[in-house]
Amino acid sequence: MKIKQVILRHLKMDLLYPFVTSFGAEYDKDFILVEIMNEDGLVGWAENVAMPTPYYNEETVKTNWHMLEDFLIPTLLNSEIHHPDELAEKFAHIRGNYMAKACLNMAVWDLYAREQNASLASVLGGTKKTIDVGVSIGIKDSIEATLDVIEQRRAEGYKRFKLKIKPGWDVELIDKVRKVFPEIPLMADANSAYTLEDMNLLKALDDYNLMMIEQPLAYNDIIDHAELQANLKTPICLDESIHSLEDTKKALKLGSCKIINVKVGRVGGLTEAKKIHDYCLERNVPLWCGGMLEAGVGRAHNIAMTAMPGFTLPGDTAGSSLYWAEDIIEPEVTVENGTITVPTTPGMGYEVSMDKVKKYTLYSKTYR
Ligand code: OSB
Ligand code: MG
Repeated sequence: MKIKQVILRHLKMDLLYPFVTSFGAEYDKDFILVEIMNEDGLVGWAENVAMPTPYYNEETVKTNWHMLEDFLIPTLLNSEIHHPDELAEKFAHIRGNYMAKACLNMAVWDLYAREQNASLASVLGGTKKTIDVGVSIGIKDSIEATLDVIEQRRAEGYKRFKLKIKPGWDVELIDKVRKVFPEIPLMADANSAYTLEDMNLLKALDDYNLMMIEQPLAYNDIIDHAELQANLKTPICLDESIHSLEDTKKALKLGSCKIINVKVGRVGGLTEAKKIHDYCLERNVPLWCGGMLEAGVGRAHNIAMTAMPGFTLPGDTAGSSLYWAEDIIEPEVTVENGTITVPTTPGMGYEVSMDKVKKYTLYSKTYR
């Protein structure tokens, strides 16, 4: 294929409920939607997961637009591509900027699958017909409010409950949740809110049979995490620290974690995500698909990726209705008994609703 046109759209959609983490509160979703077109007029879609602020990682919507416009799109346009993996090679000389690279990689994968009239899941080597999903629950005003949300999500069938924690919202929260729900699959995500100084506090979490603690220490660390893991029974899962297969190998070798969270955006695309998947599957390292509060297009890519057999733990890809009054894809993502059915139609398997895309677009630009 040759990519003849790229359209970047800046969308803004209200979140139904604010999402609060140790690094801040999100009230809406500001993001770049990518549409690419090949020489035959066939299109591929992807969502860029950079946030407006550099608090989860260093990338932002603006830095991503800059990287896309000034470096990545010029490299992509008109170059001959036989397989999406070739794009990773073409971008290899550009340092970092994983989220910016990822959205073009994902759009090319979607288009590649459509060219073959095959589902993205099947082209990636996905074998599952349904995927198991959990839910990520932000920091609430009270523990009572958190218990209410867990009860609601449990009734909806979600298979794993992730609670955001931060200093002052940690051991007491987990203790009370465990008293009310002694058996639920429960985990905590700190988004880098602690340091090794908090060793005793983090060790106290060992008493609650958590599936894992996600990214307790610095976003760019694997050394201190290794020391912490040596002192914990609970597995550590790394999110922010993992950008590549190389990072995955090093973190596992050092003992910095026992579980990996893959976010397609954070690792530069589906090509690298698949490499991490293959490595973890071969070594029985538990793996799951993280989320970035994606709208429908990003959600569709996550579902296709999670269809690969190595995604052994429920991910964060919840149903559209937990985030949006209306999603930008049709049908919306629905969850039944804690599972999502993997679509079998060509590409990412959901239709982009152009009416809704137009409604939420602030600005767009076409590159050819
Ligand atoms: O750390 O996994 C995270 C959302 C934004 C940024 C980082 C994270 C998250 C979530 C939400 O936990 C996952 C989701 O529901 O999409
Ligand atoms: Mg996380």
